[in-house]
Amino acid sequence: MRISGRGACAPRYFGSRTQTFSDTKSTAMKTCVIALFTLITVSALNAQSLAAPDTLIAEYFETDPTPLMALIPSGDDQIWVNYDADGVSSLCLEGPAPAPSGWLWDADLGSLDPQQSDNNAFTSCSYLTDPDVRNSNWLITKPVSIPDTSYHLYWRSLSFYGPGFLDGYKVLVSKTSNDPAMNVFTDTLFVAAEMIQNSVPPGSLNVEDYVFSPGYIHANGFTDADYFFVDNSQGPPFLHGKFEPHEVSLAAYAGQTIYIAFLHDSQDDFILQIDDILVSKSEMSPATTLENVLYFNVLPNPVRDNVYFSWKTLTAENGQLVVQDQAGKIVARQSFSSRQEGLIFFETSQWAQGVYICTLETTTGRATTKLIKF
Ligand SMILES: [Ca+2]
Ligand SMILES: [Ca+2]
Ligand SMILES: [Ca+2]
Repeated sequence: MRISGRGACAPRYFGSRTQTFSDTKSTAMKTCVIALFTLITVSALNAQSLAAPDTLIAEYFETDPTPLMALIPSGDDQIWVNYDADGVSSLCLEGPAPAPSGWLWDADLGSLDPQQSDNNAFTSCSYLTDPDVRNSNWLITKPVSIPDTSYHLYWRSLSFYGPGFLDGYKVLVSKTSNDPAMNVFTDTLFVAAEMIQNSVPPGSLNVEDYVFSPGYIHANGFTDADYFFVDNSQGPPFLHGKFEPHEVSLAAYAGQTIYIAFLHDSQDDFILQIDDILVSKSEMSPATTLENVLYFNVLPNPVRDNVYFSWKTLTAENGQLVVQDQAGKIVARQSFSSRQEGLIFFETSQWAQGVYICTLETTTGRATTKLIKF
């Protein structure tokens, strides 16, 4: 359950990185950190059966996981690791507490006022005291054994700033040790681009005015308005990132035990957040699937706090995803345009327990599936 009364906590301050000519750090944005709790690593929804569990890792960062994480990887830790390999102090945090230079727990910063957010996420800063140092913050899962080819990794991420000072990161896999110093994270599942050259003059909102490292640019190159907004609250406008879902198949690791790392390796940018890390079975849905829809998945299912929907159609389609309770009342809806593959995330913690009907509607096809909320 969520803790309320965030306003009662001691405030922390994020210094904001403004995109002005002088690149001065201006207005402080207040956010607040609640006290700490335990790592939520839900596993084994059906551990008592002989079948492999559908969900192997589910980390929503709703309580502070850092007390239960190792700070230095030993090579074969059975717990998560929060490893600050660069060790350089960061400038994103101001205030009474020393600024952690590794990953830290904070409110969802993907809104104008994070104090209004009821979500929390794992947070990392690449705006370091030495701009010549590349940040190297590793978030590494506990070892996870992948039973078969139907398992996928899901997560969400945001870069606070865009397109200027866009934060990038990598999702990597090791099949042996969890110690990055052993050069074992050799498989790359996903690369998010970072800004490597500012616009001239700085502060442009046009993605084409920047140079980025190779990789995916947040919000599909800032074309998908679901995952950013124009923020005028801190002086010059910038494109403020909101959490965007991502998915990759883990089929290549069927039958193997792996460590998955989220490496925040941006240089001289600002804040990256990661949330809702899920390793779960994602089979072709036995849903009612018609015409153009190739698959329509919901997971985890049953669901408690958060759910991902993923689908694929034969051709790019406009459409919407609608979730209704058994009385027909719509509890969630999101539309999309010109997509052949989609991934949508909903927070479900406020939904009543029960069965929900989820419908993917496109101009040429429609699919439905059931979701159980517990
Ligand atoms: Ca969260
Ligand atoms: Ca660091
Ligand atoms: Ca950079």
